[in-house]
Amino acid sequence: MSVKASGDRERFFDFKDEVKEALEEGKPVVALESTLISHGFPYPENLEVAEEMEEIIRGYGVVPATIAVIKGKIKVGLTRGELEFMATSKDILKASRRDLAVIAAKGLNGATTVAATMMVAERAGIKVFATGGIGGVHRGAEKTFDISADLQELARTPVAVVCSGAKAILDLSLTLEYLETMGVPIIGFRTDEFPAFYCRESGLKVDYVVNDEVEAAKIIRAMQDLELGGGMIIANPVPEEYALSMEYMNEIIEKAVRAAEKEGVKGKKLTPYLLNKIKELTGGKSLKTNIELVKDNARVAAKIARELIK
Ligand code: PSU
Ligand code: MN
Repeated sequence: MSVKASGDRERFFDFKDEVKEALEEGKPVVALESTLISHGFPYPENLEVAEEMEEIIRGYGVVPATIAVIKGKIKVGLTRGELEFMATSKDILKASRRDLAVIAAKGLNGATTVAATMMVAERAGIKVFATGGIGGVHRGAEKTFDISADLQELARTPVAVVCSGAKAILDLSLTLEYLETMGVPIIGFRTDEFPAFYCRESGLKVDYVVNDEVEAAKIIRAMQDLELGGGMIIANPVPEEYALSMEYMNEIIEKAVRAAEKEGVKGKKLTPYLLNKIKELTGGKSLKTNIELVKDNARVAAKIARELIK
């Protein structure tokens, strides 16, 4: 295996042949997370989306590597059967940085969050990762301290995360402040506004704008060459025709946040709870938007990955 290793890390890793070969031959690879499959979308849309993202990436001559932990093995690249397992099995834990060792040691199954996927991608030598939205600072975090481990990971792990910003279930303004403190650049992909997942706008600005994958790849290369250590966000808004309005979503999100408070939902359960509540409250309307934005992020990530190896 060409992957750099220290200690006995490799005993936990299991690379799909296609991914291993691509990495050895210096071909472009894009990482994908699995929390989105196991906890983000309902079945069967989750499986369809997972497969479509992989197909889109392949369409650009890039190899997709969906990351997950299955029976304690950290998988870099999943087979069709493994994707199906992640989409249907009921005992899949949500795996962020702090869960990885426990899940690996106990031989359990884990769907990797943005944080855990970044960690695994970096160790595998994958520079670009596509997802829907990152975790962030939750509303009311001044009391609950609920800040996603994704933000710390972005500060320390050199992987570029292509996403549609973050959902307004979070305090987006505090999330951006936190990322500034942690030294994480936020690059708008053809936008000067930080996208709010379902909505193209949030009222908040990004730090810098790039107009194409060539400019994005240049910045990623510069961050690597400077050995700055941390990651970056490439914020790609949902395609216009699928975007929902901020007014509509704000109302829905307020309701979801209040329901969570009333039921006392906390910790790692909070994000999935809010996501599910939103789906209920929008009567599935948000689902279409969600599907289209992740597909577009797969497109943009593939183009950047391909540019990066030139
Ligand atoms: N935001 C979404 N959909 C998701 C997630 C976030 O709109 O599926 C998932 C991602 O995997 C993210 C994780 O890394 O939730 C963040 O969870 P927490 O807030 O518990 O760190
Ligand atoms: Mn949290």
